Amino acid sequence: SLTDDVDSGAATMPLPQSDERRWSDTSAYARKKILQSWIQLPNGNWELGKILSTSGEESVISLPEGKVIKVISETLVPANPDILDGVDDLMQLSYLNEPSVLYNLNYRYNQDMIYTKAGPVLVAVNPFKEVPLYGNRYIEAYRKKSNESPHVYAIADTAIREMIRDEVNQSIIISGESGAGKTETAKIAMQYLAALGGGSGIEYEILKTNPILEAFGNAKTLRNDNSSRFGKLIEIHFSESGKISGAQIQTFLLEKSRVVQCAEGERSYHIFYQLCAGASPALREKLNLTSAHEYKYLGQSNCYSINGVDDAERFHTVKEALDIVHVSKEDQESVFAMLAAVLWLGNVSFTVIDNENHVEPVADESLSTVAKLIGCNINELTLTLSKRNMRVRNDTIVQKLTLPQAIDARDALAKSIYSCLFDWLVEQINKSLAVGKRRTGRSISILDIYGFESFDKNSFEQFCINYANERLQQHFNRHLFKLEQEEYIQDGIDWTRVDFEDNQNCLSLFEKKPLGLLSLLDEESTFPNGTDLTLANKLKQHLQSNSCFRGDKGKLFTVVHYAGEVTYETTGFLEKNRDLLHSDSIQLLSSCSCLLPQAFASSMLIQSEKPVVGPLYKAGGADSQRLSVATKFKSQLFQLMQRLGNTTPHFIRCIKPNNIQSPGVYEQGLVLQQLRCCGVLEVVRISRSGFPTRMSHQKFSRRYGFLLVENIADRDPLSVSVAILHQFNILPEMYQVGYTKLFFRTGQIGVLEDTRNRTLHGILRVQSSFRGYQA
Ligand code: AOV
Ligand code: MG
Repeated sequence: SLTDDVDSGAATMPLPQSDERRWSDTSAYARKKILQSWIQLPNGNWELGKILSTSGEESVISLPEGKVIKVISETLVPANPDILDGVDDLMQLSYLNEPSVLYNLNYRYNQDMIYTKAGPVLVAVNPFKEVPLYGNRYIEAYRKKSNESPHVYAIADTAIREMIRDEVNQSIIISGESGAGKTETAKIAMQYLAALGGGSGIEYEILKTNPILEAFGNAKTLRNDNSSRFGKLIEIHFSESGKISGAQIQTFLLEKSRVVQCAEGERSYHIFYQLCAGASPALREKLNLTSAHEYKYLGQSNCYSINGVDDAERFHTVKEALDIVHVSKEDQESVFAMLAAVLWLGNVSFTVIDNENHVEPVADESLSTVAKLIGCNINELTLTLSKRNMRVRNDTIVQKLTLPQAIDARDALAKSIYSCLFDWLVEQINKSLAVGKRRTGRSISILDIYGFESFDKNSFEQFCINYANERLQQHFNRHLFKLEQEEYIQDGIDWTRVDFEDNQNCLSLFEKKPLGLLSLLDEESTFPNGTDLTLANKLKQHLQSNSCFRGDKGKLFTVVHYAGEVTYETTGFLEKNRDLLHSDSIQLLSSCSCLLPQAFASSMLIQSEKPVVGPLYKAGGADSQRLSVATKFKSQLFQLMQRLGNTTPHFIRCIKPNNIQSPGVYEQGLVLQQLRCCGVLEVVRISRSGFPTRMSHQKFSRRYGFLLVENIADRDPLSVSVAILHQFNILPEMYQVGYTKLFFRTGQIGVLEDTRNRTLHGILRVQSSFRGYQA
């Protein structure tokens, strides 16, 4: 078939072009030849129509339901010949336009073929149901290369092979919107690596980190019932013989605020509900545990369960997984005690104690349970939640807290306990996975971060998440651009270097010093009098000149991200960025008799390992000198990019086909928007301005040589190819002749293919009518 003959092209960088024209392949030449075309309906969806006739400016089209309509010829977007339906690689499409790409993915999706290549990138469309594509039989097929259809397994297989062949570390970089399937895809890739590199048993441990980290770091959001609220890079180490020798997990910025508040219809971290539902009677008694409904932190969002998920059962899975990564029963119990402490802390209430509105925690069951669980004296806890020691020059003064201040102190303590616990768990897992001490230096890293998010209300969390995605997008762009350029140069093609426009502008908006979003945020965070409103005003004052920024009313501002515009509200930005923990709380966390002092110390250590690049904090009465959250995150991202920069990347782009998390629903508009912004259509689009179709001289001459009128016997493939091009009057700007291959602009092969088909049909018709005549 044609599709076997065409080399899949590589990708390039986005080109600045006008939006209207960038897709429609409406050259008169292309229009004259096409038989079917895409028609855009008023609802924006595309439908396939047959071109009945074209006269002057207008064409008559018949639509599938039998309707016949007249359209302006210029608006026709050529559709591909039927033989290209559902091709494995979008690059094989003769006409690379948006409706054709959408149709091709949909065609495959309807048959549970959720994976498709777009040149070097794997596109995965979330099936929202179990699809029969995984497990040992499939793993075996990909290992033996007896199955070559696009798959995460194929990507993982390539990564292993290239790691061994080139002795270069590899990375599998998974991106896509929230709910698109990144975390599932990461697990599928890990499954394959574990199967191929398994043997030592460590692979089993690696797989078991998933249920643990998901329990503690994932939660139900409005976008995804199992949304990752942290970023994760897992580096899997291999021995010289290709066996897994160990692994290391690095996590990024856990969304702490979820512990103390989350939006209506969302949940806090899974582990809380799992614990409440699954703890044994003995554990319940020990932790004074009640039902999830009794805890204020869990009650505020009015959502306790997830469809189809049994929290009690999951709790047992998590405990088993903790056993496997060598967290002792004793430590597990301490972990659960800390979780219960967080829940009880949320139930601590306050009462006014004087006529200046100062408060003190009510000495009830909640308070005493917290004290018991974290192993401190009730008085200490009461003091921590009602007073604050402030250092003013060389004196310490004690400030009593008002209700909002006390609530802040309580919530800050809860958030710290949880995030220390999370860091501590990751550390324990890493200790367990580090058995293969002998580092060979060979590794495959899998990156699964939180996807781009845009809600009705977007806060500091979305700000950080989307910034991370912006960074990753640039990594993607730059890599693919380089690949494409190399291919042209290798084949001796004169390719005038295309200036490309990437998302640098948006990244600069974030990173520029001193006038960028992050710097200004940090600066405002150090001002004791800074408020969310002064921050918003400052941003508007300094950033209006960047075209990716727009100041809106009040505390609102908008950033034009590669994936779309997002309007942020600065409420809570300063506090979340400072992430202050008062000296009293620090004192408490480092001195109580539970695992917290140990966890707290190591979590502090993790923080101080980072280079000090941001301002140090002394504001707001906190004694701890720490980096701001945004600055820490930024430096983590830089390190991540550096690390990924030293690897051969493999990209997987996950696509969410609907917003209702349902199988079988493919919304064209939603898919299109993701394809556009996650760069898949860019990859394809840019190729249009280059020469996306490639075919070797041999293949080309074999396929079309018979169409030549002249005698071609004894002629070499290259000169046959050139003769074909001449005979069919293919315009010189439509192709380039390389050393080994021909490079064509979009649509050109379609034209030749039509001629070939017509000729073949003609031959057949002549033959059959001849037979008819005989009969
Ligand atoms: P995400 O990681 O991209 O979102 P997930 O990997 O959590 O998204 O996928 C969301 C849901 O889609 C899963 O819980 C599954 O129900 C379903 N799903 C995804 N991929 C598959 C697959 N290959 N087969 C079957 N079901 C699948 V976020 O972490 O929110 O950005 O932050
Ligand atoms: Mg995820």
